[in-house]
Amino acid sequence: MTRRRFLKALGLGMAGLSLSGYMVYVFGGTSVSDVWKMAVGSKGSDGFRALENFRINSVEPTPEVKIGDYRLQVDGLVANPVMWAFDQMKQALQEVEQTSNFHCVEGWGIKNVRWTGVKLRELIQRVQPLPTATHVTFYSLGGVYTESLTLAEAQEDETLLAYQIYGQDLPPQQGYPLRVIIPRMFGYKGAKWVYRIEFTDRQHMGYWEKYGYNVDGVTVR
Ligand SMILES: Nc1nc2c(c(=O)[nH]1)N[C@H]1C(S)=C(S)[C@@H](COP(=O)(O)O)O[C@H]1N2
Ligand SMILES: [Mo]
Repeated sequence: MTRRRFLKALGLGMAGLSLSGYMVYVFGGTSVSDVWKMAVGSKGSDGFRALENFRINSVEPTPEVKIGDYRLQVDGLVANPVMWAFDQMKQALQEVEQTSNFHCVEGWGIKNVRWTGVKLRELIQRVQPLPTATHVTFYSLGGVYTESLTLAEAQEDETLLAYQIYGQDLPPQQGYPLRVIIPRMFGYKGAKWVYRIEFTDRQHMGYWEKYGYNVDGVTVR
């Protein structure tokens, strides 16, 4: 199923549900977990499928990354821009672990994914955004995928730059060496293969948002 068709099907599903009392979701905005339950509600009491593996979702070929050549560039409206080698990034920021659920808007998800990485919030403290900075944009090595967050979203406790999954380096197709994780939002908000984080004074529309996904990463229309 293509994404468009899926979203259409999801829309029809919600219209159907509205007949049985779910009107509020159809018209009042739909949360991630609501959509999730509607999409796979028949699969389990909590709405999650017992999937063992991620479905790899990439609009671009997997970039080949030599870790020695990798740089993380943080720039734009900041007082202290940085350009870090991978190890410098790890030395500069405190390593954290997080276990969280992952969900794609297409209707699949994985429970209790264990990520290791650093908090984006700590990086933000390091680079010191200028008063004019309101958003951050993430750029992917593949060259086509971008995503963005408000500064507030970027500073939430659970927003990570992750480099390990289940204690192992990210597999190449899952964003090696660095990806963004925002557990409360749909997967599309988290760019894989991130190499640049730019601070801006407006929100840039991400890859899927140009096709109609909501920029808040939580509601669907
Ligand atoms: N660079 C890049 N990042 C991306 C994507 C992509 O196509 N390219 N897909 C997004 C979507 S829609 C999802 S659901 C997740 C999928 O992550 P996975 O491939 O590890 O399952 O990555 C997100 N980040
Ligand atoms: Mo997705």
